[in-house]
Amino acid sequence: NSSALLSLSLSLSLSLSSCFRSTMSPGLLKSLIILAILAILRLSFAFQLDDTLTYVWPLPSEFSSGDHTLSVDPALSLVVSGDGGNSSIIKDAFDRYKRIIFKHGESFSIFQMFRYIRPAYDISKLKIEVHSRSEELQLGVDESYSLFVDKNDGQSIIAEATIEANTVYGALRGLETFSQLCMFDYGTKSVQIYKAPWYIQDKPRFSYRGLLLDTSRHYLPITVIKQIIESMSYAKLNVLHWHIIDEQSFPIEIPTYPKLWEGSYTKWERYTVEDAYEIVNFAKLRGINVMAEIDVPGHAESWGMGYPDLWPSASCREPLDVAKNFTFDVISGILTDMRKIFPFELFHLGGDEVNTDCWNSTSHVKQWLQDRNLTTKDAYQYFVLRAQEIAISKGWTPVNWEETFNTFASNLHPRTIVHNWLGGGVCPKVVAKGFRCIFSNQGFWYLDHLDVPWDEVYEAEPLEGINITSEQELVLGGEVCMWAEIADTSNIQQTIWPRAAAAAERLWSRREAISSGNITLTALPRLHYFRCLLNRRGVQAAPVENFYARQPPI
Ligand code: CP6
Repeated sequence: NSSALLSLSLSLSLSLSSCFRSTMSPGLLKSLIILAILAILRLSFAFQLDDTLTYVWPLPSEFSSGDHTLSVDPALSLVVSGDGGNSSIIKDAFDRYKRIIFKHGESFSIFQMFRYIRPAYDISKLKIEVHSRSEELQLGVDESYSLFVDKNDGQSIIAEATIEANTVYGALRGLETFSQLCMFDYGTKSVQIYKAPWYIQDKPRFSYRGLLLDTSRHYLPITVIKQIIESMSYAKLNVLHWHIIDEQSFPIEIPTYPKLWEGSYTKWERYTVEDAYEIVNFAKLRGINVMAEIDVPGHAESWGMGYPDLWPSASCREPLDVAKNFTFDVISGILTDMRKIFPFELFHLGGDEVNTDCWNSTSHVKQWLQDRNLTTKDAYQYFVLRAQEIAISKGWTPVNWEETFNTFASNLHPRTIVHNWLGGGVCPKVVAKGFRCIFSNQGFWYLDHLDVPWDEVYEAEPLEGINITSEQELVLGGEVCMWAEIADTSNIQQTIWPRAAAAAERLWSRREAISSGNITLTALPRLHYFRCLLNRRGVQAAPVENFYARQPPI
């Protein structure tokens, strides 16, 4: 292709030179030819991707590709069909992706001359067919899609791009994949799809693919949360686990208990109810559920800034007072208010790192324990189970950190989803007891552990040690956790990315497809490319690793 262009441009230069022979100085002529050759060289060196790899991240579950190149029309139009095709979610997403794909716009290039001697563009329409009208977004929503670029009608190849999905959310995943196939070519200054025809049939391996954001240790502005949600959609992550509140600050408005957000750092570092709605809606338009968390009874000191009665005493501020009904009234009030904001069926009730020592040294709590003949461990269980009942009564499925399972598994509500975080690998035990599990092993998937390299994130396997199919099905997926003690607006994106992407492929792609072979050859160049893609889209993703240490510059 490029040699054809080379000869074309040489003959062009030659014919130019014969036209202008009489009037042009030989120096100008020479520089014209050199310029043309330089432009050609730039064209042939612009594309240095490994042809044997597929630069879609995460890797689709089934795909095939060919060997021809198609150009994509900057005036690409959307053609929808099916019961769900008219959804504004599709139209909004198409507009977003069009801006991403054609970010560079149409700038002048000498290659635009070639427009006149070849068909303008190969792909001018993107057809999206969505079968279902329902826009219900819950755990297990159908995110499958197929994406065909080129259609073989038996005789000839027809340039065409089609996405077909059962739900709008499947179509969103298909749009993301389509946008990753579209590559800006700096030589021709146009958008190309290489290795067509593409036949992609894709679906996620796990239904729960999460990222935890902690807005208690450092406040995150709404604009930043939205940027993070947007970046999640690029890696096909689908749950934002919003760890809103912790011991350090209570940044959200709770209308039923309006003094709770007095526990925020400042009155500017707060989320109103409207802010929270906005975040949930922004996420929904990208096929992402928001799972809110209130972490009780530990990690809740900030609750007492507005309502000191929630503290057992001034010197015992954590865990929350188990002996007062007021504590559970407040939990109930928070959950009533939050039920209106967060439609996702999962709600996280925390339950981790509960040190009950000071319950025993607070006289009224000690009395309460004695009256009921309870140990502090019993009281911890009592607290967690009572919070679970409140959540369940409001129609939620409770999620709890694994200590609840480790301490009193047999008494947890059977619908409980256990959230792993400790290093011991609790999910095999959780599913053996019939509970569902989310994998977040801190040794691999805690993003605040800056020393964990991308390949250890990539190779962490949620089904490790689980061999029975019925038990494997109880692992809903996993989540990378961005605890924010040492992260805020200034560094959060580069702490999340690119390692969150390594987990995202683990959670989306087929296990066999990403577990065999040498990941330095099969995954690393692709992750490097995806990291650059994030950068081009405005996400401050960090370098994957010291890339040049492995592969010197060409
Ligand atoms: N905050 C809350 C945290 C952590 C947890 N819960 C945490 C613990 C250990 C590490 C990182 C984070 N900061 N509420 C544990 C689930 Cl290493």
